[in-house]
Amino acid sequence: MKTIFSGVQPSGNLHIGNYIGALRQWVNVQEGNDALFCIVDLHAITVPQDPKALREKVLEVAALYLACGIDPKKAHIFIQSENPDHSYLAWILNTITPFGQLQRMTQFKEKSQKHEENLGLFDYPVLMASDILLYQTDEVPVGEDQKQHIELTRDLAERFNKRFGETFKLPNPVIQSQTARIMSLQNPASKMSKSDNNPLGTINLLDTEEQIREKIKKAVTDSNSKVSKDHGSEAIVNLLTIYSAFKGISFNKAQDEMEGKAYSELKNSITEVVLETLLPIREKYEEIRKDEKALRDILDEGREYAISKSSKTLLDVKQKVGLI
Ligand code: AQP
Repeated sequence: MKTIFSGVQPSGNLHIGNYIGALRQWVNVQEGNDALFCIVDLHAITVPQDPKALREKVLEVAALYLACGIDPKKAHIFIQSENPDHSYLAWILNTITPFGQLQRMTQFKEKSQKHEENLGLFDYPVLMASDILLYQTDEVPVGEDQKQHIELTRDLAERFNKRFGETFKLPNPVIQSQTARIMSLQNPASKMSKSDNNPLGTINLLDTEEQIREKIKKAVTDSNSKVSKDHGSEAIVNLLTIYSAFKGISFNKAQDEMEGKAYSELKNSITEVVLETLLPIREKYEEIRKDEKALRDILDEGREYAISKSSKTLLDVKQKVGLI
């Protein structure tokens, strides 16, 4: 049995990039594994959040995990800030993290251009390493943008093990190569992101049917009018990727199916497959979100389970470092 750990920040509206890159993969691996899925609110506050909205978003994300198919009988869902071991281990890992390595992190470079720089944003990957290492994680299912952070996690684990003796398991990223990075519908050069200023660029999991139709209709294409393997612009590749992901077929198969079809036809087909998946998720979400007590019970169970695992690792770490 493998230990699987992953998380999403409650930093905005979850979108189909989060779904394809992360959540959908989680549903597939929860069976037969020891799976922990976290709502990483401590990560979310590395950029300014409205406190009231953040609290609501945490519950929204938890309910979305369930609506997307995470089964609390198979997996454990918990809120990062409810397990203090995460920030404790992060502090210890900080003391073995080279400054220069954090300076090279692409996400920090990108986010510090969009938001005011702060130490939390700089230190984000160390907290992420702590999230993963606390559970002796084997696999981390994520989108491609997180690969660099998992490489850092492995480096820190190795460095700690070397200095203090075998303590952490080295985790592996699990990235679905063909759908690893869903791009913005308005700017296919940048990844679909919760913090995109243009609402037309992202399809959110809780968008209405009307919004989804409009966003796909207005998605940018290129100066051609038909799908052709001879001219694969970023925009069309992205649309075909979304189509293939929702249809559950390979990119090549999607390309064969759409070859020679007008862009409008491609968009109609995407709309169909996206709605087929997202509308039932939205319906389930509304049902789940109504019962806050049941949701809270799931999160309480998740927290207790998470702490029962992480406390063992942290105790070992404290002893090795000389804090006990
Ligand atoms: N566009 C994407 N394509 C594929 N996977 C993606 N992920 C995010 N965007 C895409 C994956 O979703 C998981 C959760 O991401 P996160 O909440 O940790 O934050 P992020 O990667 O920073 O996502 P956003 O949407 O861009 O959020 P903001 O705008 O708040 O920074 C991860 O596994 C990620 O790979």
